[in-house]
Amino acid sequence: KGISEDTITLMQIPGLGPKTVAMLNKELGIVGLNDLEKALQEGKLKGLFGIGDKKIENIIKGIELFKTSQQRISIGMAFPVVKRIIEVLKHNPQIKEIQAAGSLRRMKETIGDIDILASGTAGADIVKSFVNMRGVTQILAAGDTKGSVRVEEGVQVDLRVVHEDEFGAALQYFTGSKEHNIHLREIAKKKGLKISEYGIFKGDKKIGGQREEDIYKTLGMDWIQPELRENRGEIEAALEGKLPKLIELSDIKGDLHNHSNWSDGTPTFEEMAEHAMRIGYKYLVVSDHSKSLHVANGLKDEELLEEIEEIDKLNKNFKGFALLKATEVDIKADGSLDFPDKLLEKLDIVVASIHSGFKQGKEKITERMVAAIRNPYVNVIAHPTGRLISRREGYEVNLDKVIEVCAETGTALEINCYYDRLDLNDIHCRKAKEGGVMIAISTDAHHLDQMWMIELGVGIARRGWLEAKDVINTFSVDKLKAFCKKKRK
Ligand code: DGT
Ligand code: CA
Ligand code: CA
Ligand code: ZN
Repeated sequence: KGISEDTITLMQIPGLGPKTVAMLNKELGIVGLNDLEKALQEGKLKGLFGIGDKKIENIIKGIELFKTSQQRISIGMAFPVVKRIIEVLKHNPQIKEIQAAGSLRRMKETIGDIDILASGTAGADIVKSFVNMRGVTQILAAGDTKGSVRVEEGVQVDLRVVHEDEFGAALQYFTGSKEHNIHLREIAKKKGLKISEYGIFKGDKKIGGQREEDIYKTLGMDWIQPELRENRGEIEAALEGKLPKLIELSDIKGDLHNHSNWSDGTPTFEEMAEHAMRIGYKYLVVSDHSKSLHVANGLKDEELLEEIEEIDKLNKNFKGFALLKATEVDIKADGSLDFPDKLLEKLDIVVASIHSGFKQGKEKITERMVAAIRNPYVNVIAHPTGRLISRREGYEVNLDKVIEVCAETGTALEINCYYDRLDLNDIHCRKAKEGGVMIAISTDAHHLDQMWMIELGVGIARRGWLEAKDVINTFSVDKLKAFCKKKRK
């Protein structure tokens, strides 16, 4: 009988060797991490076979370290890692095809580990070049078909190498999600078929597996975009030919929430415009903070007026591009806005958000937000739940109510693309769409090198089943302005 998963977990804790783990099991019946933490709390370890305060302290530290290393990271941190690795491995002539799989391909907001799939025949060589790559800090496994490493960003990366004619089946299998795959296998079974990481089979005969499409097609359904593969109705939709036509990065015509060096960002208006034009945008929203947000160098009323003048001047020089006059206006503790209506009236688009009073409680926060949504000048509510992936759960807010009032008033909700926010998340996003609310996908960039994160937001939108028509920054500049004006009438 092999060692249990729980025991393996215990042995991964720094400071706990196999001997200690065996002893703890024998003396205290400890099999897993939960048992160990309980025993520590109850002070049961002290005195056991020479375990003293120092050793106990080390074990506690080890548990903390272990938990941190097990933590999921934001997709925004994993994304550049995978791009870098694939960029390097692509130049290896032994590799035919290479692609990210797992939760990263599904654009899940957090990533447990990164899975990469490659095809080729020289498995051991490919794995060797992978584990010897720059940025690898620890080699966890290096076999003929599988390599596993930890990289300097702290995340684990698994590479699997398969044969060319199995690539599609393996990609399908390792993309997951597990729940999606389980459901798919049930359908295969009912049709007398079998799917595995090696292919799709009828009895012993392989009938497909080189392309991922083979699997879905043979099962009688449309190919399913990876972002939808969470077993949330996508399989049924694919069987009926009713999958959404998901929004794509290329549908985005501009970014609706950005900060300049007038508040707490670094770029000038000119730099923002130049960058936006370079990446093909038709417009860019300059939404600096408002006066109450002192930590972010919020603009005073007269500074916003100056900003407006400055942007009007600059816009005269652009062709086929415009900076849009805007603000990220604070929703104050009492639900009023940080700028008066007669100032907001001068803007093309108004983004409003909560940055204070997080502990007010659900009812009060919801009231504040609803009051802001009812203001005829507010077009977008930014980062609606306030959560931060790495360190904060967000304030409590009645999102159903928020969605209802947004739909009623023609106010959009934001998917904030900043890697630590990703707020709204995929589930909220889908709910908002079903509630008839338009979505804005915005980076909240404070530096030009954060504007790429729009890709993350588009991923969240796709996971939320959004199409281009559900997102206001797929609109032309005129249509967008009309959307904003309509609410004022
Ligand atoms: P993660 O790493 O926690 O962010 O999530 P995933 O989805 O990347 O999960 P991971 O890395 O454990 O496995 C990658 C994919 O491989 C997973 O989405 C589906 C497939 N897979 C792995 N183990 C199993 C399994 O035991 N059963 C099934 N059906 N699929 C599996
Ligand atoms: Ca994974
Ligand atoms: Ca994995
Ligand atoms: Zn902002």
